[in-house]
Formats: sequence, structure tokens, C-alpha cells
Amino acid sequence: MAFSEWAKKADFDMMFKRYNVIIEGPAIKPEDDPDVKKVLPKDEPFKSLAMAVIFGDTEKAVQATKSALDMVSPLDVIEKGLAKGMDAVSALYAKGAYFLPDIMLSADAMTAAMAVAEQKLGRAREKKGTVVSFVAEGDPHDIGKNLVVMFLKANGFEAVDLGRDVPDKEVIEAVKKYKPVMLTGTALMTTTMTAFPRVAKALQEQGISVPVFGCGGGAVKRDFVESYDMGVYGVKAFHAPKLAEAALAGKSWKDLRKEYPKVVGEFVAEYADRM
Ligand code: B12
Repeated sequence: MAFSEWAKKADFDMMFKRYNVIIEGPAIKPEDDPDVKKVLPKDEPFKSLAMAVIFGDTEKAVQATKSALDMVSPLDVIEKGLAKGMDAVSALYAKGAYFLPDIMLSADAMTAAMAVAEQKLGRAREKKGTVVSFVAEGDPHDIGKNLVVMFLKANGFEAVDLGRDVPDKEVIEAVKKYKPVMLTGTALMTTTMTAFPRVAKALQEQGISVPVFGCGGGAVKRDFVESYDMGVYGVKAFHAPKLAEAALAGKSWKDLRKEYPKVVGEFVAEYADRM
């Protein structure tokens, strides 16, 4: 039978179903997902920034960041745009609509856009003090830590970036070497956040004290960070320089636990009981 004749008779609907081209009806656009709608910014330039991250489109994310920086601050580009896109990606991953390769593309887009924002954020000339930053052993999630380092540098701190998946031993050695005013730890997984109490305990056992050990990341909650000595739960990366300033001014980890919202100068839902 000629192809044209066969095509007239073929049941394409059936064939598409058979080969999984049609599974559950028309595809839903990510921006129409109810959980994405909850976090997606409505206004520009933030919506375009978030959408570029959602689609894992590095070129668009960089372009959108460049144009957004003519209108708004690098902090707003990151917090109100790019980070909202990553919140949407997290929601899509959690419900099984996005898979690991999707997140990897989104993470690449966010990282490239962050580099553009960092250029605008710049580096302060003055050197206020040293902060050591790391991502816990076994953890590859470094976007939050990179933001922490970026904001610290922009605010005049010498940030020693140990990278991701850092063994406890290396963190302790770095604390001994640099004697920082603050140590920041990031972990996004329940399996890796246990590095924080381990590092804090090892430091204490060796008689080393860091004024503040700021810890944050996806799975990390305030209760957990306050269950061991030295830990201060960090909520937003841009809070890091404010915590470091306070540590430099002589505030201890105990003070910062009590005064977090006052120190960072804004309402922080996670510390609503301490406002
Ligand atoms: C992007 C991402 C990835 C990327 C990471 C790329 C990169 N370079 O970082 C990739 C694709 C590599 C990845 C891999 C995996 N991931 Co992943 N990933 C995510 C995702 C979607 C977003 C994370 C993110 O970057 N958020 C944006 C940044 C800005 O947020 P953040 O780091 O938390 O930082 C913010 C704050 O926490 C704060 N902060 C952080 N540190 C500090 C420190 C201080 C001092 C302060 C003040 C503030 C602060 O500042 C930031 C805000 O301003 C999360 C979902 C989620 N809900 O978190 C899952 C998530 C973290 N991943 C998860 C998992 C399970 C994995 C994998 C194991 C999956 C797999 N099956 O292989 C692998 C890891 C494998 C391995 N061991 O190597 C789980 C963890 C579950 C858990 N509770 O343990 C999550 C929660 C997804 C889920 N819902 O299941 N992932």
C-alpha cells in the first residue's frame, strides 16, 4: 500500500498513545503549574529571570540578568528573580515533573547568571576580616554557598572558599590556618548536614573556637543548627556579611541566635519568635 493511502487509514491517535507521544493529554507549561504559580514573580524583570532558570536556558538567563541590572540591584536580580526560578524548579522536581537533568540545566543557568550579577556587585576595597566557607562533605549543592561567598566579598570580607564536598578535616585545618571571624557551612541534604555538629564538636575538642559558625541550606532547619554549640542558623545568603560584621564587633554565637532579626535588620519568618 502506498504511504499516502496508508496514512489516510492509520489511527494516529492510537499510535501516539502506543509510543508514549500522548500519555496523559496535552503538556502543561511549567508556568501554569499551580505550585510554580505560587512562587513565580508576576512582574518584570523578575519573571523573565525566573523563567530562564525554570527552562534551564543559560543564554536567556545571562541576557535577562544583563538587562535587569540596568533597572534593579544585583541583590534583587538574585533574590526576587533567579532564586524564585530555582524555587519553582524545586517544586517541579519534588512532584516528579522535573528530573535530574532538568535541574542540572537550571543550576547551570543560575550559576552563569550569578556570575554576571557578581560583576556588578563588585568587591569592596576595605578588608574587614576573614570568613571561611564550605559545603559539607558528600554534598554537591554549592549555589547557596557561592552566593554567601559573593555577598561576603562584596562587603569587604576576605572569603576563603573551600568549595563543595569538603571533608571535615579540611574545614578544621582551614579554621586553624585562617582564624576566621565566622565559618559558614552549607548542606542541602539530610545525609550531609550532620557535618555541622561533627565539625563544631571537633573544633571544641581541639580547643578552637570560632565566634560564629553560620549554617544554612535546603534540609537544614533552625532546630537542628541550635542543637549543638557554636551553630547559628543562616536563612538568606545576603545575611552572611551582616552576621560577620556582628561577629567582628564582638557578638558571640549565643548573641546572634538571640538577636538574628535585629542583626540582619529585617523580619525573618524563621526567627519570628525572636523579633
Ligand atoms: C539544584 C539542585 C541540585 C543540583 C545542584 C547543582 C549545584 N551546583 O548546586 C544537582 C543536579 C547537582 C543536584 C543533585 C542532587 N540532588 Co539536588 N537539588 C537541587 C535543588 C532543586 C535546588 C537547590 C538550590 O540550588 N537552591 C537554591 C540555593 C540558592 O539555595 P540554598 O543552597 O539552600 O541557599 C539558600 C539558603 O539556604 C541560604 N544559605 C545556604 N547556606 C548558607 C550559609 C549561611 C551562613 C547563610 C547566612 C545562608 C545560607 O542562602 C540561600 C538563599 O539566599 C534542591 C531542592 C531544594 N528544595 O533545595 C534539590 C535537593 C537539595 N537535591 C536533592 C537530592 C536528593 C539530590 C541528589 C541526591 C539526587 C539524585 N538522586 O542523585 C543529587 C546529589 C547527588 C550527590 N550526592 O552528588 C534533595 C535533598 C533531599 C534531602 N532532604 O536530603 C533536594 C531537596 C530535592 C528534593 N526535594 O528531593 N541537585
